[in-house]
Amino acid sequence: MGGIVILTGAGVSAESGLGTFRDKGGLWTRYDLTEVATPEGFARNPRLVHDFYNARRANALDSSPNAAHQALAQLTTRYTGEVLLVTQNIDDLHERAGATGVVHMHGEITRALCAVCETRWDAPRVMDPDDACPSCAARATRPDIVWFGEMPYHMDRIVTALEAADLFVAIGTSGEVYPAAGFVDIAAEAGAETLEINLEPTPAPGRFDRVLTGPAAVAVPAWVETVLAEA
Ligand code: BJW
Repeated sequence: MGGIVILTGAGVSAESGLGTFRDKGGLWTRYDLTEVATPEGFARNPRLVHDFYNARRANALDSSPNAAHQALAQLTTRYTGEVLLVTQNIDDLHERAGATGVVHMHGEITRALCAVCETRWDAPRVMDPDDACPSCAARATRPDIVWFGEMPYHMDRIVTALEAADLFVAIGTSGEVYPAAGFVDIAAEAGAETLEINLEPTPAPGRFDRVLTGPAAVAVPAWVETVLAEA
């Protein structure tokens, strides 16, 4: 039984009511990402950044997993081979659907990070620039999110899994943000089959061996059913 590495993006949470970034009306068409998703933007205006993530934390906490999260959770618990579920999403909908071992490469909106001593703790629903770190008391607390120019988390573990995978599946991601956008190439180079599941094929023809199109909440449960039936 071979190993599967799954990479999810904002499209997997779209049907739970959480906005994507680059689609029409997406977050980056309404907010300047250099102001809200870079360490430099946070240094310039921490209140603006906290307001942005406080609103997104409230949306995430008030939303519920959809059928795609539930199907992927079934895969992580019932597939007899190795499954590594890597998400770029900062929401906790995979976990709330029951998935195990989820790797959050861009951080988690439910966690807080001290920019001075790097202590992490559960974020309150509303964070404030004046909050003190529970460990060193510095007033430099930020959401535990990976912004542009920062190194995504767990890269060694992800690359090791990609190099050993038999199948790599990218779900609901535009493939525009690196290093995640390069995972398909690492997996293919190491001999894995590659599959994209998206509302529409991403504009990189031929990067994936197979493409399944449709809303994640429909396409993902159908694909998981076939994988579990074959296992
Ligand atoms: C559906 C659907 C439905 C819709 N069903 N599907 C030039 C070349 C290469 C790299 C770079 C470069 N210049 C800069 C870089 C590096 C940079 C980068 O990649 N920039 C590009 C934009 C060019 N990357 C970084 O900085 C990363 N760090 C890094 O590289 O470190 C190395 C390093 C560091 C320091 C020194 C030296 C080296 C960090 C990237 C951090 C990304 N952070 C964000 C925001 C924080 C999290 C948050 O606020 O939520 O993460 S950006 C944003 O994009 C977010 C997402 O995780 C990420 C990916 O977006 P995603 O998930 O793909 O969403 P969309 O909206 O793009 O796509 C949605 C898809 O779903 C679409 O395809 C739809 O069709 C589909 N869909 N509904 C199924 N119902």
